[in-house]
Amino acid sequence: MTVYAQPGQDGSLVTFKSRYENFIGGQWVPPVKGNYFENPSPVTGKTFTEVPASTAEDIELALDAAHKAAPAWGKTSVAERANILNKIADRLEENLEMVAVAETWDNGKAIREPLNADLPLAVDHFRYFAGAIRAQEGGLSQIDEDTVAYHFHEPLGVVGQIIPWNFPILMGVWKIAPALAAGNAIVLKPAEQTPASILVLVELIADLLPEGVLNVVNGFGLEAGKPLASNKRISKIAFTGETTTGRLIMQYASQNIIPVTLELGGKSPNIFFEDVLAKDDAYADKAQEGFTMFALNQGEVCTCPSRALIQESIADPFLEKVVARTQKIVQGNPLDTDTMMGAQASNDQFEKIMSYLDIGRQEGAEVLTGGGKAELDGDLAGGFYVQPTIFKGTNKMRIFQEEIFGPVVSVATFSDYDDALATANDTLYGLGAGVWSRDGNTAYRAGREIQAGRVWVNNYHAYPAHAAFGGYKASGIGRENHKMMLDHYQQTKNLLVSYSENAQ
Ligand code: TXE
Repeated sequence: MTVYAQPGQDGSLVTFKSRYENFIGGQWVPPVKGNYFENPSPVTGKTFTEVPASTAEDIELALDAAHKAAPAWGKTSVAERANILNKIADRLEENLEMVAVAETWDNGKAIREPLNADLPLAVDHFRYFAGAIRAQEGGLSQIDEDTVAYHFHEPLGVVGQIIPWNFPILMGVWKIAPALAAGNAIVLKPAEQTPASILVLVELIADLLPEGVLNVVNGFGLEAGKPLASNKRISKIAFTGETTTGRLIMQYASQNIIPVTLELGGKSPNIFFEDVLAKDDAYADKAQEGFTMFALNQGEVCTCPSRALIQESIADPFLEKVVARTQKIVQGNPLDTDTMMGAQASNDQFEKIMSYLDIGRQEGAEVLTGGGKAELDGDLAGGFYVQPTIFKGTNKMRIFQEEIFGPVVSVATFSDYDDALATANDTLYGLGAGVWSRDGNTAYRAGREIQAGRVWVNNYHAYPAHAAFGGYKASGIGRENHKMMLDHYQQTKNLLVSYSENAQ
């Protein structure tokens, strides 16, 4: 067990500045209008830094810097770009514990997650795209004996990126690594709830990148996000956040006819067929663990398995086991490596989850465990902690249809395969899903028939860089991860060349 010291206390690995500026053109630049907002840590509820409340003027400065840097950056050799990405990965890996403390303090998550998942995945992401860009090849079509069509990959130029607060660093890196690999310059706006840890990362890697290639402007959605997403000087906008905001982002982009990638909400079904309990073995144990993953990252995951569908014949024994397992989830100081669930990322999110706990009860759902605020002692008392909660109800209830984005799972039962699939697909969303069965044919068929971009079969919540991730239906457009992601950050140049001196 390790308990990391809180930032601001003796022995802390990270020292936050009391005030941050925007990172523009390789410099720390105060906001043009001079306004800042306070950023509290969800661990204690107390403010630990302030960051710029940027406006359109700051976005323009960042776009100036990005446009200045983009032509040269786009012309660097892929080997050079790959080397820089690998150096960033090494730097992050060498400072992983420090950045993990920063991420936990800014977001509230239990530190074992950034230590073991978020940050190792971020490191690997840079390395993966360093390799992917070097392995990428163009194309050549032989039109006739003397005519050739060459296909080149070219960067888009300057891209805008808007990220959420649930995985501030990993969601940032999912966007930054492929965009840089493909030769683009970036203006990135972090979420207002978690503006600081990404700046700690930027401080760490700033000297590795040419000035202006990566620019970070903090601020709120309408004041800073909209001027970025609707700007004529970006060639693409990438967004992760709420589905309603995603609709706005598409509208802005449509005015400028630029491509959009959207990673939006989810209400992912996690289906347990009756054979999971056929034996009391390691597989049954793994499946139960798969159920409890609704509490991972405090449920603030777009692919949170927030609807568990359990075959009727095993519902009682399965629920008995997973309720007991859920009650063993250790909540406490997020900086303690034994803690399994930390704080929700903001007071707003905490209040939203609380309101859904009320809605679930009012709808007549049964609370099998949890159902309220988690009361913690000492300076954690002011933080935003929720008990992991299991509701039992039916798929038409709001708690089955609306994204709660907290440690809350809504359980329904099903009679047979068709019932399971109909219930699983009865949702607006289509981001993630889980299927648990010892029978390969059932698992494969269900995996293919669920309308979701990522279906985990006999596992859940794994995010390797080389597996495509993204949504069907209202969960988004485009993919993240995997080398196909490069297509979202490049355009194709076709050069149609005649090598003949004869008349056409
Ligand atoms: O999202 P928003 P919020 C879901 C989750 C959560 C809910 C609300 O259910 O409870 O959304 O979260 C920026 N133009 N997800 O309010 O508003 C904003 O500043 C340009 C799921 O935080 O979508 C932030 O940087 N930008 C999700 C980012 O968009 C705008 C992760 C996300 O904020 C903008 C987060 C505008 N008009 C929330 N308005 C997932 N899929 O993982 C806001 N922003």
